[in-house]
Amino acid sequence: MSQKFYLSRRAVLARLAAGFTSSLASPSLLLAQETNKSLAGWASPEFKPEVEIELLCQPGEVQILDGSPTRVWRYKAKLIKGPESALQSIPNSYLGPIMRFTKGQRVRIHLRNQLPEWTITHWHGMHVPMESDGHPMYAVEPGGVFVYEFEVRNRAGMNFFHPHTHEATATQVYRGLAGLIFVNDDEEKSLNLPVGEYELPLVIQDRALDADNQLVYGGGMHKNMFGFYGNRILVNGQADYSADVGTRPYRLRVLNASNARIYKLAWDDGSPIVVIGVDGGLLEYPETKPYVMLAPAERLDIWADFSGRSIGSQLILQSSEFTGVLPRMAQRMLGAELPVGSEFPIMTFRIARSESDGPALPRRLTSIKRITESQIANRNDPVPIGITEAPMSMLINGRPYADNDIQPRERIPLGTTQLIEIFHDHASGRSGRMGMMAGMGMGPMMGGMRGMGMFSMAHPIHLHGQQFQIIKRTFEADDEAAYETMRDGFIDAGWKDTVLVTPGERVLIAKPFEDFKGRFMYHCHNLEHEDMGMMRDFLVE
Ligand SMILES: [Cu+2]
Repeated sequence: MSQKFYLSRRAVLARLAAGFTSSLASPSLLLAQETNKSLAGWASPEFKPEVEIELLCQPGEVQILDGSPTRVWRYKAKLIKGPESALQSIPNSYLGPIMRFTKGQRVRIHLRNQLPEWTITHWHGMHVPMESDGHPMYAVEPGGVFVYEFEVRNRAGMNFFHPHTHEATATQVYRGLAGLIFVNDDEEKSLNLPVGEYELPLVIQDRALDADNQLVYGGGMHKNMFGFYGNRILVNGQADYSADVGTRPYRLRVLNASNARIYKLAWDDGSPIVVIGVDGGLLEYPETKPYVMLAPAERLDIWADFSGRSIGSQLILQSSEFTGVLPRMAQRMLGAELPVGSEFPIMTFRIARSESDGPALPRRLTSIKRITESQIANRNDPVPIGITEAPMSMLINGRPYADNDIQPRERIPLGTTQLIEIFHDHASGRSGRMGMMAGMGMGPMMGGMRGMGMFSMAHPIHLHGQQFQIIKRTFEADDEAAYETMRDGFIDAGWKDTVLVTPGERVLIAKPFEDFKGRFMYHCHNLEHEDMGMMRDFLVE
């Protein structure tokens, strides 16, 4: 399916604008050319940005392993306006710059596509207007420009940006296109949490590199059914990652930016993990866990206190053993290198020096108003997100992604809070053997097959726009023993934008749809699934 399928009038105009302006050298000239504020992709003369950034998507090379440099695609940024602290690059990494915004700031970003294919960037976790959300209908051609404008409405938290190009999100992210966005606010500042060198961003990804150090992707439909899995773990774009730390508390800001891999984070010495925040920022109270599950696109804010450890010792952040996120037969198909759910190190902390001036862990971090039943518009009739798995197709409510294919249950009145139920929809598989069996009235048998763990798998479901609260997670019937290897690792408090739904689970969430009308996507953040069509639009109206 070609990108042109998604051309809306607005996008055509946005691209005409891009084609026209991309020959201009200076962004200020670009601004001077703008006349129509209502068009997405144009800078609006009334919008007065406090931070203005030029963000380039371009091919490049980085040294990941000894020997040949690795060819990647990467974001590079230039600050046009705003404080120097708004942009910070990660040295020796293909990852994009870290953007640091303050709540309430007005931000304009000029995305310049210097790739050989179409692209568009999404600000994952940020609550922005549709025209600035990076919907695939706004993808720009090579040489094109797209201008985003938004006010930072999020509370303090760590979000990230990555391509959201129709059917090319997985490959573009895999080649290296991703970066972090920090939002800070006064409430967070008043807590005196570790900052500067004591606050470590950690972006976890898996990759496969060939003998010449070049990225390898794919391996056929069978592999992509379950997502792409690499055999090497990178942190911040680097192999065998380590950090020298002092004997005091640190704040680890962790993002799983892998295409498909799910991690079970734990300390190798069995110490509990102390979590102070998730996708949408700080939790009300710290949570102490034996381990934490981290699915693609999820974030964790971890309090890591190295006080009392001896100089010269080390602590490894690892992924521990678990089962139950993939069908049993899948593991054989995926091969033996770094199997999903096996134990492996992610990175090493070396205790390098004595430091005793660290802050104490606050007992209470923030206050979070729980969404109550009376605030929910549809409390007895949740909006369904049915995960539809069938051989060679990954769908939602039995439908693949299609432009302007809004179904009645996907129309959401602006200003409401909706109850949404995410579940494994075993009846809607429409293609292949499973679908045929459903058509022949053999649904119960399919249920049985799934019950044996033959087909069902875990999906990290992400909803664009405002973040949500998890109301209830129930495990119905599947592989109980497998579930036990994960069950203590879910954090359902706080504000979330991505939730892992494992086989046999049903998750109820409450999500506000405020401020902006338009189309906002919801999809699986296993990027191969997203590109296969496990994505839909809500129309907020
Ligand atoms: Cu999925």
